[in-house]
Amino acid sequence: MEIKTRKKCAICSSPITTVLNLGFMPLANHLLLPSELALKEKKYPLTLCFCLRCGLLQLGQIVSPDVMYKDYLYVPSNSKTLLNHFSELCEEIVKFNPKYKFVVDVGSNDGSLLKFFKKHGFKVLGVDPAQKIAEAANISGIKTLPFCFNKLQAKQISKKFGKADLVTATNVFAHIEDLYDLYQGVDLLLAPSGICVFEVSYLADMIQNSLFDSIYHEHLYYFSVGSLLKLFEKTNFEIFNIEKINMHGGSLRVWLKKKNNKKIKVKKDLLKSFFLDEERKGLYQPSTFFSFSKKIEKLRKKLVPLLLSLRHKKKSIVGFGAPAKGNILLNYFGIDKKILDYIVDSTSYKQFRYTPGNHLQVLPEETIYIERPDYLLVLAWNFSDEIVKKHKNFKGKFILPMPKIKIV
Ligand code: JHZ
Repeated sequence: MEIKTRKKCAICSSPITTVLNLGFMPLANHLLLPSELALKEKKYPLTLCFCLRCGLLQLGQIVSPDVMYKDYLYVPSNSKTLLNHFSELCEEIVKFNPKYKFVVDVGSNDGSLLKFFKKHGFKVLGVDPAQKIAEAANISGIKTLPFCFNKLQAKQISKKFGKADLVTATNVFAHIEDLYDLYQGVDLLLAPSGICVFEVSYLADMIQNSLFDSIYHEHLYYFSVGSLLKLFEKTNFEIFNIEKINMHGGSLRVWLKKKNNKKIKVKKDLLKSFFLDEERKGLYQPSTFFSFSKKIEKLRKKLVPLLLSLRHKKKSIVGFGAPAKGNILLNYFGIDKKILDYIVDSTSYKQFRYTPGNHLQVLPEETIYIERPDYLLVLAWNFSDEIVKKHKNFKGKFILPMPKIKIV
């Protein structure tokens, strides 16, 4: 089955309430080949549901991972910011325990994070269902298994490769449907003293800054610390530390240990302060998410007229970056070929394909120096500092749509 409807909460099985409906959307990372343009494009419903009991915000629909990840085109290695971030994450973990030797990275993509651990002398293993990308990682020397991570795979990995000291996962734990199977798998794979460090987008930032473009079919869950604490109650893990990080418009770095490992101290006061702050921000109230849709409308009413008025003045506008989030912004706001001429992106897998829904062509980044558009709408706005710095010789202007509309 390509898509199924979620009927109950993924953490506590309680009934869930729809709080936001983005209509039918194409898969945000499915850039089309020229040969696919004439075919009828698949679109799937995209709704957000809230659980009153445990506060988990979750998608109302689940598209099969086979459909989403087999021909996956996203790689993190095109961003210096992200690579620096991975280097810093690796250093922080090595500092926490210099004795760790074997790391498994779930959703390892092209091995960008594992390369840093390898430099530190770790035995490294990646797991990622994106077959072409896993193959490229293997060729580059990062052993990668081309699977979705689950309990069964974890059992086989630990049998074949031994117990891991460390499991890492950056921007992937919100993509896995069965959360209990996932953490049972991590439990099986980790040595008793081992830890798991994962990063996920943070719900508080998404709400505060109206970052609705991170809502797409890959992201099944939008975690608050409160919902994570509920989730881990029913697992063998507990959170011992949490950091707020800037990545992707605001994320959490969560550190887990096994409950019976008493050697690592839990930062209880810190967890409590996150919880109280989230309560103050209304993250456990459905009304917060009902008013979220008004904030999205406000943004549309500012951004679309701005772009249209530039077009009326005969200015050319090009999209910068073809991230998944950009495709949600363009489709939901109806920004199409009448507004943008094309898109540029440095990812070779994405170039000469077409964006889902509005079919804008994706061209290499250098095109902006040949065609010289007047404006660049930065769809990869989470890397705007890097992009503006890299293209300081570009003569046009940059429009940053998020977290606040800005022209630089
Ligand atoms: P970027 C991905 O989302 C997918 P996306 C995933 N589902 C997830 O959870 C989030 O990350 C967190 C391009 N670019 O990272 C490269 C340039 O062309 O914001 C990328 O295509 N030139 C796993 O897709 C895109 O922008 C540049 O100089 O929303 C950025 O995509 C830079 C810096 C980037 O993720």
